[in-house]
Amino acid sequence: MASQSMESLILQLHDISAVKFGNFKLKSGIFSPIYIDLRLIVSYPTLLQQISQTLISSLPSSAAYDIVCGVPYTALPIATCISTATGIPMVMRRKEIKDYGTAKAIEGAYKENQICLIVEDLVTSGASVLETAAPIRATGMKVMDAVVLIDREQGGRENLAENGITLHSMVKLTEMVRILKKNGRVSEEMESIVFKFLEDNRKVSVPSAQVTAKPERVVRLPYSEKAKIAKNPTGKKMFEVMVQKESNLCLAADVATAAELLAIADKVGPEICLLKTHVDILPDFTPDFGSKLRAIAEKHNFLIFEDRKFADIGNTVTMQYEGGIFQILDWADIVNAHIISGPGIVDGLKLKGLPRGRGLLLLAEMSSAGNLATGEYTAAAVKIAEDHSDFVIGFISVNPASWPNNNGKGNNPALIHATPGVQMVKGGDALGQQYNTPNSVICDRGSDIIIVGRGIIKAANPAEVAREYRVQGWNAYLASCK
Ligand code: 5BU
Repeated sequence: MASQSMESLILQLHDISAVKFGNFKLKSGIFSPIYIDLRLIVSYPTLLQQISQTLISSLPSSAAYDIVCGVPYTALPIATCISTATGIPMVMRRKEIKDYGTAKAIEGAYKENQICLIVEDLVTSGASVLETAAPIRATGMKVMDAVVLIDREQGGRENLAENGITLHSMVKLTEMVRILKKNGRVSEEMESIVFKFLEDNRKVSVPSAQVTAKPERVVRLPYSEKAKIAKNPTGKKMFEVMVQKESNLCLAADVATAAELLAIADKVGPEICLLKTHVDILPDFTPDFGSKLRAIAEKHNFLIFEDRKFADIGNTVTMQYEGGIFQILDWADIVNAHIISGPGIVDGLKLKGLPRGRGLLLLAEMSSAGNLATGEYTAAAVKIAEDHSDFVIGFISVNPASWPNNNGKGNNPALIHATPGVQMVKGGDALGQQYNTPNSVICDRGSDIIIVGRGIIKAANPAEVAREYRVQGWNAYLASCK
């Protein structure tokens, strides 16, 4: 039951229109019957103070902390109030850092192993709390708890728990709507519309396809051993680079222009073992793109993978691989192919690629909902890979741990598994993409390489977030070797 003081806070939030009902278009494009804008509370100092006090008193005594940090920007003033009221110091996270490596992501005085409490206004999937937890943890501080004003109950609690953070909330959104209804602020009809909306969106945030039983943990051969048994020079080099850089992170550089791609490759380069391109989306592509990207790849020691997804007959793909405007063969260490057209596609690509020492990944599985690369199709990809083990270096796969062993052929350790559909929190996008976490991809699903696109390129500081993905991917790998 909500206490009277909390009930009064909720009514005040409604009074100042920080919570509104109607029909609102959200950033994601969907329409919502409820809109919450807690930025407004900075203009009501008494309310801000009361909220901060209630937040702190909603924490159980088990949640110990030495420092507080608000998720920028809305929770910054709340964290400041908590700090001044309790005398517990605060640190600040910078959202925009211009020069990677020089500017500090966390401002303030702190020591290694201090415990930092994260303060947030509203939690949906938990992604913004994780974005703040990452640079805090990178300083050596610990993050165990987060406290939030409103929990939208859309998977945030579970996602944070998976990342070792316990979420405490002042109020859950459904509870808040009930209080507003009880006090005559919302009609019964609007209450049910909001509940239905929340229920529908709960389903969107964690696709049912991802709520499968956990497969058994896979014990793997170390990358250094795989490098020794890989037959193809690019496959071997891939594993060697991973060991040298302690990275199993591939950046999917799906940015708007070639200029942006080269810039992000240079910034994120130190963190990645592989950079994946879709060269046909670049409006400013010029013939020197390949040599420029290769120079950056050499500087930072990563390989280049053009996600071309060849799918035609052997003869046609030889021309697509080598010719046209893009001349992929000249600059991409790795390309990939569907096997829908049969093994002739591999023969065709091999004709051009093998003399240059290039490697091929076969699409054995895909990350998008409802895709048809399953069962016998996946098994056919495994068979083709075995028959062309000089050129095929591995697979695009999603859950290789679940493949039938097939006398060892199902999980030939010399072959690489690279998995797209990776973000810090489970979920999906509006067009069928499905995301799993780095830990689940490497540890539970038995993959070798995590492929991350929007999780990095849409972040305020891609290099910093890439570092966090690299660390998570690498730690998951180390854990899976044990
Ligand atoms: P995202 O922003 O992390 O969702 O990007 C994923 C990238 O991986 C993107 O470039 C896709 O084209 C690519 N991808 C994928 O998402 N799923 C697949 O099954 C294959 C490629 Br194959």
